[in-house]
Amino acid sequence: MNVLDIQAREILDSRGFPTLEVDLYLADGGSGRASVPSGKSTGSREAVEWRDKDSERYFGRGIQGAIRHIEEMILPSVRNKPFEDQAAFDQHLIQLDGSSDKHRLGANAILGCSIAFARAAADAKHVTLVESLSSAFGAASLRFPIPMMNVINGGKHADSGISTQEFMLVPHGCSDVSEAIRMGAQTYQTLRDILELKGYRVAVGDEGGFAPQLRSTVEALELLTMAIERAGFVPGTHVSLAVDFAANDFYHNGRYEFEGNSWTSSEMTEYCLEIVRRFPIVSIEDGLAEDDWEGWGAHTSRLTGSGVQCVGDDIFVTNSEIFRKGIDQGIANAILIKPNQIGTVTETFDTMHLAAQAHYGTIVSHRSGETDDSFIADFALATASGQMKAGSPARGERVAKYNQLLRLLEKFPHVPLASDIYRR
Ligand code: 2PG
Ligand code: MG
Repeated sequence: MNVLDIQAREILDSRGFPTLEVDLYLADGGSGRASVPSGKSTGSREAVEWRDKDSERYFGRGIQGAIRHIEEMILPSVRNKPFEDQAAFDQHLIQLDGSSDKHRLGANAILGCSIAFARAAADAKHVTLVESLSSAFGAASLRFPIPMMNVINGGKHADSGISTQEFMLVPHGCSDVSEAIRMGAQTYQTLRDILELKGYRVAVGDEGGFAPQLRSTVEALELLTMAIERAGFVPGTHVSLAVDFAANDFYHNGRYEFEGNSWTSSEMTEYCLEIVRRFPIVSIEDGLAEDDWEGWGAHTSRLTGSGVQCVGDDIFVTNSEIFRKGIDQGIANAILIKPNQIGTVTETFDTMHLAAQAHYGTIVSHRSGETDDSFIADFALATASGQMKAGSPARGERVAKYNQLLRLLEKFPHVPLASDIYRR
């Protein structure tokens, strides 16, 4: 496949900050567009996105430099050069950048080109993106991911005053992904009614979940369990709960400063176990901070021992080298997969292959800053990932991903919904 042209532009993401959109054209007629997401509660070892740091534009968050890197460095180096496949194209970008964290060209510049190439390659081959990605990944079969819908936002994603960043509905007691989406959306609407009845505001946070001023994480979990029941589902059987603590954000000087408490790792772990006992929680993400590797070992064995999925996000940052160390040290039993944490489609595949070998669960994930690009939906299906988190079942940039799963179900009606809920 020969690249004919690449056009890059600055667009807005769901938070009103600039992000990159890329159009890539192949000489034999295929073309593809991609836009790049961006996080707010980021791991310190994520691939580095290019930001201009020009305070005159978008408070320094402009990405004109990333566009320049594409026009002046990436395009001249790939134009009219044949690339056999995605791996060859991505390898070229990695080498051209030459740094270990992609700070030279910018991980946003690189990922935008990588995803646009994936779409253009599928187009050129006249196959769907799912078929093209799954053959590049080498998936034995396809599976629809169980949705994880973030319906109460806290932490850095909202001013709700709760330390926990994300409270997610996990609709899993059903046979297909459209039923799962319906169960999640109905529970979300029921939660809105409950919040209104109790006099809470129903304004939403960055990922479209409600951001009420609640007293605590426990109160949020009580309201969510009530919402599942009132929506007509059985908590833990039809719809369960998942939590992302994003603990980096409240870890200071070796203590977890959580909702008025100042805890050690083992006290934080005890708290996780307590809420797992009290509520239908099937998954806990980033219950400890990325630097607390010692704590993570015990945290993992205690949580997995009580049947809960223990997910590493900021600690692994989708980086296969870091993840390999984590596997060796028995840290977590599932990994969050965010293509922009590592910067290319191929490296994201590598991390997922490692997860499969080590029997870790995978959750393909959006970022808090998103666009209407629904790439992760196709990606999750193509890689047979067990779960996908894409925010609440409301707000255009979030439902773009769930709606794409519904379209894909029409194309792949016999593909089953994954059943990797660890606990049950
Ligand atoms: C997370 C993500 C996505 P952010 O912590 O898992 O929900 O948040 O994109 O802000 O890092
Ligand atoms: Mg997270």
